[in-house]
Amino acid sequence: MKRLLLVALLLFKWMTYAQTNLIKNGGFEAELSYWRGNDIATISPYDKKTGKNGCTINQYVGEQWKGIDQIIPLPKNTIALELSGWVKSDGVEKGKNEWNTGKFDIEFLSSGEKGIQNESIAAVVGTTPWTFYQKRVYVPDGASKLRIMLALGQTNGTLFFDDIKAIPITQEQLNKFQEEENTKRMAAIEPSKESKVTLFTNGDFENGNTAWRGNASTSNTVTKEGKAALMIQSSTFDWNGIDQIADVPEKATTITISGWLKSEKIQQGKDTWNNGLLNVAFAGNDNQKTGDDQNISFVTGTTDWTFYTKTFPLPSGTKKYRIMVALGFATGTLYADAINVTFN
Ligand SMILES: [Ca+2]
Ligand SMILES: [Ca+2]
Repeated sequence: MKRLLLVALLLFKWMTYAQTNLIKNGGFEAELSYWRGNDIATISPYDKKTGKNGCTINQYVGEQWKGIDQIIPLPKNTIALELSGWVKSDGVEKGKNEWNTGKFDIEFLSSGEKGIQNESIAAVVGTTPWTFYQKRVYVPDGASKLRIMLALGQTNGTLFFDDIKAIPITQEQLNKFQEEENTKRMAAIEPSKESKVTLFTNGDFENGNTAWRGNASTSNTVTKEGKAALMIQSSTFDWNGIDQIADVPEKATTITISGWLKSEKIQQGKDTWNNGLLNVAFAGNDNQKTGDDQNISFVTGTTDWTFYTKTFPLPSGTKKYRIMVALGFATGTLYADAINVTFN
């Protein structure tokens, strides 16, 4: 439940940044205006998710490719898109090819409308109720247009679509999102009572998620030491991470953070920090940042267990530190184990 709430909050936060839907008539309230192939689909006032209308595509025999599409220019500085929509299906047959499904696809195009990259937002078979699909996709180099496709991919059945959206996201928005997320988490630290010092614990993940905040699980099969290691997996370019806040001992002048990281097929986002990462942040008694976040390591691709360590001078006024392990707007799997913090 907690986890669901966090996801909901993050989504809500996300949606407040960008509202512009690039797709024209994505809710089909203007029937099939702006969509190409409008002799293929029909408009129904009964099978809809919102408003007055929804879109229906069906065929009973023939297994033809049946679809409608729309090509839209991407606004400048769009680095990612949040694609979403409601899809329902009735008796969609699964053929022998991967594309023989009900489809909500996108294709990035060059300015001359040459195909650059395809992505599937939803692939549905059988009979399914109205379901909300959502995916964040990075804009590949050279793309200046986007094609939205809603189709029966050479298969029979009936598909229903409504509220199709493509929301552009800029690097600035992505950075701002992360910064606000950091600030919010820092602010959530409870003021520590003078006599009580919070120590960094469970860096070896032998006690599961104890002492860590956030959305992650542990692996009992892939470990560096002991019986468990942290495992963070993501198939979307979201922020997926955990963190832990502890007190800096009095008179400490430097902090050394070390740990073992392992990566599996981590695909970097647009920036170098859009990766598997081990970071530290510093704050004073008032929870205000006392210095820049520091990185112990970024990992990408597939790497075996590797030991990373770094020592940083503690910024003046630092009373607390926050250790973060995350897949920051990257996809793949990150493992971490035996994270340790020492002071001098
Ligand atoms: Ca509608
Ligand atoms: Ca362990």
